[in-house]
Amino acid sequence: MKNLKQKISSNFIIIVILAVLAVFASTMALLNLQHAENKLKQTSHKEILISLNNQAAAPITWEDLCSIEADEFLAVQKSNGKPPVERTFKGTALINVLDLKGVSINDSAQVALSSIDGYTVTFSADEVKDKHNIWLAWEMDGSALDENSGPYMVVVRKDPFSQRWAKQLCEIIVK
Ligand SMILES: Nc1nc2c(c(=O)[nH]1)N[C@H]1C(S)=C(S)[C@@H](COP(=O)(O)O)O[C@H]1N2
Ligand SMILES: [Mo]
Repeated sequence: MKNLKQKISSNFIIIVILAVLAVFASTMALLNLQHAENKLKQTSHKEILISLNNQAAAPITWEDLCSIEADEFLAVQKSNGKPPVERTFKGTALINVLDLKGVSINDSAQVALSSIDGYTVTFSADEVKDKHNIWLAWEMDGSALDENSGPYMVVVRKDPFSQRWAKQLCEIIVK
């Protein structure tokens, strides 16, 4: 009789633990989903978030980019499993956009660029300040970037393998 009681109470404890875990896991999943949705919203509104030393700064809006004098530039794109192709992009040097938003980059700063899929690339202050290297682009070969790489893509002209290009850029983190 005592044995049976013990068995029932230990089963009960296991069930409670499993229930708590299930609630925890589904809460985390929900939070994750919300985070992804927020990120997605940001891109459909064509805004790029900026965080400066862990504090949010005013995001870059499409209107901001329209107010900048855009340039065309050539860069060699290397997609996975394909030969390199020279492309014409429309955009501006990333530092021009940061200047416009009043974001100053310390010489010791690290700049992380984060994309919707979580892909993140980092650059030194020197790299970001090089107007011949790191660009923010919104058009390729005369048309708006498609959903696979746009609306905004960071093009790193001096990167021979396109590995540090950031497709679908959604956030700039300066530390
Ligand atoms: N957001 C995002 N950008 C990215 C990547 C990625 O997985 N996600 N891959 C990088 C790599 S490794 C390469 S080679 C180039 C080109 O990718 P593609 O082969 O998909 O054109 O994009 C770069 N930018
Ligand atoms: Mo790659």
